[in-house]
Amino acid sequence: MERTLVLCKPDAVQRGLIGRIIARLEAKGLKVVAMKMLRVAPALARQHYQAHVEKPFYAQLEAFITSSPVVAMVLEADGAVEIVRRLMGPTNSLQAPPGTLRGDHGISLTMNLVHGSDSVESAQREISLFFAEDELHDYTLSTEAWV
Ligand code: IDP
Ligand code: MG
Repeated sequence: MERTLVLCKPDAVQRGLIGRIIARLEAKGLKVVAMKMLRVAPALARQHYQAHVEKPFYAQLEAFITSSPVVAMVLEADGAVEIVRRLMGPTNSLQAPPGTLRGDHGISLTMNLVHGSDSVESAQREISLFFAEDELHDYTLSTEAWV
């Protein structure tokens, strides 16, 4: 089953939007298989955002993602990566359509509330940065046959 990494970013924690984000993802039918709150250290930020380290906005991005705790989770579903990307909306919250998490709750490019892995390969890499193998839970939901 496909898995993806989701982060409720520091702005979501500070603004009290963790519950709404999780509720939306859960209601869609994604299964939570891991979850924790942590403060992202600069070294983890550089690993997680390795594709962006050389970009001009990286310093701003690192300052933001390390500024306050995040809530990290691993979600599971057939097509989990794409499902989460569609629910999040495009990177720039200002351009994200209504009905998406970013479109409904944000107006900022950097502070866009939520991270979701952009491919199955990225998801595997990112999940292993945030979670140990024994923090990922294999279990069955009684509702699975109905989703
Ligand atoms: P994504 O989160 O939609 O996958 P990425 O392009 O992977 O977007 O960028 C990672 C994060 O870096 C974004 O979510 C946003 O917080 C921040 N970011 C992206 N582009 C810019 C920019 O041009 N200026 C400032 N921050 C940016
Ligand atoms: Mg990305």
